[in-house]
Amino acid sequence: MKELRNYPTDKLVLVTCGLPYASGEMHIGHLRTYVPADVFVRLLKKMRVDVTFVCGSDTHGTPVLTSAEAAGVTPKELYTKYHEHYLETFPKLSIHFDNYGTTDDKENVNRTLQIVAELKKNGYIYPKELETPFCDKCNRSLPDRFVRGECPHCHKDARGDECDQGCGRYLEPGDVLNPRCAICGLPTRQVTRTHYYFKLTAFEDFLKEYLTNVDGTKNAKNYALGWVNEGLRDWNITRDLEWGIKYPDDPNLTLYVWVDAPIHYISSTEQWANRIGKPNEWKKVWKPEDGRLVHYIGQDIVYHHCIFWPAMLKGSGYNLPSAIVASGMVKIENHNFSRGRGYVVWIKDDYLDKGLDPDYLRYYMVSFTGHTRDLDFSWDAFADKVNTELVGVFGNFIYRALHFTNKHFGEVPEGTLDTSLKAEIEKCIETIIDGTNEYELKKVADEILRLASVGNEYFQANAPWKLVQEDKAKAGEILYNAIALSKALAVLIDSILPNVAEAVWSQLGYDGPKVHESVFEDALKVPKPGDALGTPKPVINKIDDDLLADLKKNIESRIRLAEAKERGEEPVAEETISYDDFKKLDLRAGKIVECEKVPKKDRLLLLKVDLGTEQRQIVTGLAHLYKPEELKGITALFLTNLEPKKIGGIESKGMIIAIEKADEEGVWVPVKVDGVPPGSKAA
Ligand code: B3M
Ligand code: ZN
Repeated sequence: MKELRNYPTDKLVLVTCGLPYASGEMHIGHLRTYVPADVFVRLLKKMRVDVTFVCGSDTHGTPVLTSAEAAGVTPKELYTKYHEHYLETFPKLSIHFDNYGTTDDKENVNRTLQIVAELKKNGYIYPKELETPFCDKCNRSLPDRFVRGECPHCHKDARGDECDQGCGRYLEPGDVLNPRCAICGLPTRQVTRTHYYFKLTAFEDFLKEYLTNVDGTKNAKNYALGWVNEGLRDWNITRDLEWGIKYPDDPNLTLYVWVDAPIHYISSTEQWANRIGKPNEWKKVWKPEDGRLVHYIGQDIVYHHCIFWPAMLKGSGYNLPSAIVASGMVKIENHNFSRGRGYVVWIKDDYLDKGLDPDYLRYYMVSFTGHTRDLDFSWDAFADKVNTELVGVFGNFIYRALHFTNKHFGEVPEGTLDTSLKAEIEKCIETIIDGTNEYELKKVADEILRLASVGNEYFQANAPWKLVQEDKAKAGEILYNAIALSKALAVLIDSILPNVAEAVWSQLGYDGPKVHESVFEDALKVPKPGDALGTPKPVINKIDDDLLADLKKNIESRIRLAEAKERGEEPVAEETISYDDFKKLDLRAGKIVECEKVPKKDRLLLLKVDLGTEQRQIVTGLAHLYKPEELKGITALFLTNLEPKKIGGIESKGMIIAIEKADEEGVWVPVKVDGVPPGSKAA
């Protein structure tokens, strides 16, 4: 098998992800980095590489402080809430870190103070007077996000530490022109005080060489090299702010958030090492010169990771990142991602709470476009990819192979692996290794889908449904190969779609979760004739039109609301209906006498409802919230004269009335009217 270029099996490899600010919920922009990083880690494991994967919540700096002030809570209260949100949400997306701490943890404070002391000892930190903006009305000094003004490079409106609406450049305190207070909007006054600087200019030659050789994506190193070639300035590392890690030589200052945030990559590794009972293990990657250290980041934080961070590490005697992998940004429906304008997809509310399988989103995030390009997300494109590629190609092959074999043989039939199929599996593994070496996971995903297509063509060309009548042994031979290919596909797709792989694995008759321990060689280990198979059922379900419409409506109304708000309009009240219209609604108490899941539909339940005079069949989309036994037996309110409609292919005559719980968006509770005889009419 082909080798991985930079990741030998005898070295510990550390993979990190940019730390989310613990100041808001997880959104799709985050996944642009976390999903590929998680897939990369799983791919390395499939190639027997020893990998540790760490991340953590970024808790300091003005992003957390401004949000805490807006919410009227302390920064610690705010970050604790969102830290818990991240801890809970990552595993739901099958993103599993070996350690996930916070930048406020004592290990991080200690490691930061140690590094700052070392930099100072080595002569890289010096004091200098600096003029920074102060707001008399708010009576505070205005670092970073507390100030806005004009970008000195592109003249767009920018915030204190970053030209967020223009050229994207990192800005030093005092850089923005015509500064104004971001809270009250008033112009500011300049105040002078002593700050501390890191001698970044001393690292110019080092950085030129380092960036020329570092591995990763071109967007990271080329941008950074360009900036170094333009000439660097020394970096102000202190802020006149209370929230953060106190600067040891002046307790009225705190360290700039970008000092202690990347240091959490180290302290998170230390936390992991302590937890596994090998307290020195972290040094394996952070101390020797040839450790393997890979940072997955968003393209907007290349400057910090390719310039500040390697210089800090070099200046304090730590190992340097061996690869920096930067992902392109996310667009929503072809608009720039923007929470304020409604161009956002929230992972919990808009995705997980809708009962959607996280695997589908993982697939979209790695396969929609190349890693360094901007990824456009739209629900239409999402549904299309799920329905045509995952269901139509991958799921279709697996289901046909397993269903047909089960029906005609009930076990793994006699057979041997066809040499051309074996070659296809080998080719697929080689291409996956290439994609991993290039940090290009679209190549990996596309190649696995190609192998599934090969499976469909093989099935189609050999027509086992005909053969089984004419020559059962020959049909068995074909199906043996289809089972062998399904097994290979489960191993190969596991890094991207772990839930799907698990389902395939158990339908193949193995212990489902064990697929995550498989390595790529296992894709070529053929199944044993006579072995038992599990029960076949589709492993991926279509996004149906109703669900798609619901998902689209959700985002459209959010965008419209944001637009109205921007125009200064009050949100429009719902249209009213006349009393006569209301009277047309036939609302009645109905007792749910039977309730079962609709096969192959994640969200649908089929109800039999006793309405006093008759029993009706009604389909409802509550299966992601309730088990059939939770609804069976209750009496609830139904709209009984709704025109009949086919839902999931089944005729539904009426609708259950459910209320959306205000505090938990996405949870619908049936309106219970227990104790009332079925058929009672509401008015
Ligand atoms: N907390 C998030 C960002 O700017 C920031 C990353 C820190 S990584 C050390 O995207
Ligand atoms: Zn600019």
